[in-house]
Amino acid sequence: MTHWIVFSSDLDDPVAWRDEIKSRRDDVELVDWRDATAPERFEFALLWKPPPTGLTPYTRLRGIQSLGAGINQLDLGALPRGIPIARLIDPSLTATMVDYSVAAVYRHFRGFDAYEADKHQHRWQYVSPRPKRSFTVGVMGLGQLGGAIAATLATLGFPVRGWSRSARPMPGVESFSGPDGLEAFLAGTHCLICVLPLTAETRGILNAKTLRMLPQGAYLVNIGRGAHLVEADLPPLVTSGQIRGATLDVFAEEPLPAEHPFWRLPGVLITPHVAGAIDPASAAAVVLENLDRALAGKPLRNGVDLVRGY
Ligand code: NDP
Ligand code: OXD
Repeated sequence: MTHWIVFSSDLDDPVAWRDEIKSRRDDVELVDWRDATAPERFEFALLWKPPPTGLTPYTRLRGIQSLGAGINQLDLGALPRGIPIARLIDPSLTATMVDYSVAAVYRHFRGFDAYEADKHQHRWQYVSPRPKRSFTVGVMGLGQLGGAIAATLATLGFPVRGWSRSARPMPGVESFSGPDGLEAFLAGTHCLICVLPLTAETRGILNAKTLRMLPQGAYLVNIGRGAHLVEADLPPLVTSGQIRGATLDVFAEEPLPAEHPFWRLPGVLITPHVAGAIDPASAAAVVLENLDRALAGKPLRNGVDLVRGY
C-alpha cells in the first residue's frame, strides 16, 4: 500500500525531497502540492508553509511535519485542528546553526565588522584583539539548537551563559531562567544570540528596554525569528553605540523590503534567513520516522506542545 505525503515550500526543493524519500522507501510517494490530485489520499504533510489553497481538502492527514525547527510560519491557527505537528530537528540543521553562530560571534569578537567598515574608508587601524574572557556570549533559548550553540562556544573558550524558560544546567554554561533571570542574564552578556521560538511570550523580547540591559557596546545576533526584535528600536540603539553591531538573519517581513532602514544601518550585517539549512539526505530519515509514527498513532518525534507554543 502506498502512503502519500504532500509537500509545500517555496524554499526547499520538492524534487530533491521526492528523490530522497523514494530512494529509501518504495511505499511512500511525496508530491508537491501543485501536482497533488486527489488530496483525500494524503496521510502526511511536509511543509515550510501550508499550500496557498490551505489543508482543508486533505481530509485524511494524520500528521504535519514542519520543514523547519520553528513552527510559527505554519500559521497554526489556520491548520486543521487535532492533527499532531512536529518540528524538524536533524543534525544537518543543528550543524548549520552552530556554524553560523560561531561565524557571527567571531566576526564581532575579532572586529571583522569594524575592519570591513575601515576598508571602505581606506583606513588602517590596529585594534588589539581582546581576550575571550572579556567577551561573554549569552544564548537566549537553550533548546535543541541553542544548547548545541552554547556548548560549542564554551568548547571554543568563550564564557557562555544561557537563558531558558525552565532552568537548563549545562557544563560550561552559566544558566539563567524565566522572566526573573532575564535582567541578570543580559547584564553580563557582550554578544547576545537569540535562538528562541516565537511565542506570545517571546514576541518583541528584543526591544529598547531589554537591549539597554546589555553592557554598552554589546553585539546582537538574531537567528530566532524576526518578530523577536522590535525592529524600530534597533536604529537608535546602534546610533547611540549601545549596540555596536548586529548580525541579523530573520526579519518581521522576509524578504526584507528594499526601503527597510536596516539596509542603511552601519555595523549591521543582513543575511537572508540562511542560518539553518536542512539537507534532505540526512533529514529524510526523521520525516519517514514521523510518517510511520503518525500512521501508527504514536506521538511524533519533536512534537509541538500547542499550549506552550513550541
Ligand atoms: P527548542 O524548542 O528545542 O528550544 C527552545 C528554547 O527556548 C528552550 O530552551 C526553551 O526553554 C526556550 N524558551 C521558550 N520560550 C521561552 C520563554 N518564554 N522564556 C525563556 N526561554 C524560552 O527550539 P530549537 O532550539 O529547536 O529552535 C529554536 C528556534 O530557532 C526555532 O523555533 C526557530 O524559530 C529558530 N530557527 C531559526 C533558523 C534560522 O535559519 N534562522 C533555523 C532553525 C530554527 P525550555 O528549555 O525551558 O523549554
Ligand atoms: C527553521 C528555520 O525554523 O529555517 O528551521 O527558520
